[in-house]
Amino acid sequence: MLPLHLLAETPDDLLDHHVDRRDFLKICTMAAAAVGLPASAAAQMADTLAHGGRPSVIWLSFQECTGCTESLLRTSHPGLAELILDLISLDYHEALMAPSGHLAEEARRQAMEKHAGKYILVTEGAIPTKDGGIYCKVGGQTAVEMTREAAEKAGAIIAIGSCASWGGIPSADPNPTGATGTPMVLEGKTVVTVPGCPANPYNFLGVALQFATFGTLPELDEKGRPLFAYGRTIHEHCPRRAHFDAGRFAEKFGDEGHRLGWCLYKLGCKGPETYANCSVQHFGEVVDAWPIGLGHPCFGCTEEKLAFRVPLHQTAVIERPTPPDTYPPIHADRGGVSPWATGVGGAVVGALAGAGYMASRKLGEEGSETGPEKDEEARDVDP
Ligand code: FSX
Ligand code: SF4
Repeated sequence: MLPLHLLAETPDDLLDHHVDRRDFLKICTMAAAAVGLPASAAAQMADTLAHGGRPSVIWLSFQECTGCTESLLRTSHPGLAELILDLISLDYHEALMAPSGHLAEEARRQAMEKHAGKYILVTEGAIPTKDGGIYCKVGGQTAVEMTREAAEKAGAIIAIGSCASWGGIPSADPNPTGATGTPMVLEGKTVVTVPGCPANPYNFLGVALQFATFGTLPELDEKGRPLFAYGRTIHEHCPRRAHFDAGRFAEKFGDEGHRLGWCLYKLGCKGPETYANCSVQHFGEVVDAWPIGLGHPCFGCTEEKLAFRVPLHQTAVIERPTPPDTYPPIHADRGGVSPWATGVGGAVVGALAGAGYMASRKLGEEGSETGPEKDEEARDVDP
């Protein structure tokens, strides 16, 4: 990693000294593809960065484990080093920058002045609010003060990780420091939240690159989460979903169902209630490097109502059930008229949806008593 003050001042310097134009365009193409921007965005991104300069990023760290930064360091398409050198100008990041103490704080103030109205403010970690916010101070300023000061002249604000998004681990009961998220101390401002413990780096890169290139932010949900990454639940696109629908569940860690890769619902998987894209955007470009891929239930780290609040192995609420006994038969009886062909089946599905919900709750309660082969029985309840 180069010290920040040795980084090129403009992308033209950068092109002269670090990468050639072909490589630069290649990095932009990979970055655009990783976050679902259209192919045309890559050329536009390269052009924008080559002519308008890289966006200045001021990254503040508070109550956190630095896992979100670590996760970002493990990306390779584009890697953080390339991102820093070619796409953004990281002007302040305590863990990564060369200067420290007064010099570091001076660099932050200079960047805020020089790039007023244009820089991206990134916050990592929860913000303590109890007792005047004294439980987290940097250079004599509280986290609340630093955040509000930096937010005033920011072009965009991104809260990375669950801690910055809504409080995360530091806000778990009994929350002795009054830890909360960035949006809560910046009421009235648009804060893009990228929850996850740690956050998936591509979800962050997607937002940062879209802002750098187009000056816009992605469409957000009511919690400030980008819909391109948090628009669907884990359960909706889980590779184990077929096992859930067929009633095949792991009952205990290491049992036959677990070894066969069956659904982890009965072990407390919160996938049905958790909005995130972990199942399609694995961590560190390692295939199956995400909790369910490694055989552990999703614990709902992107959801304020779940992570660090609901017990790890408590079963989740099923919002959109798919009862396994409503599939049309593969081999229809000869000569008969299938209700599915006449449309009657649709009404049956509707009636059974409620039954499926009740059954799934019952599954949670009775899960430990039933083997995977008895799951049909567990679901067989009156509407
Ligand atoms: Fe929080 Fe980031 Fe969890 Fe850690 O730093 S979201 S504790 S993995 O990683 O802030
Ligand atoms: Fe996947 Fe969990 Fe849903 Fe099972 S309950 S299909 S493991 S998300």
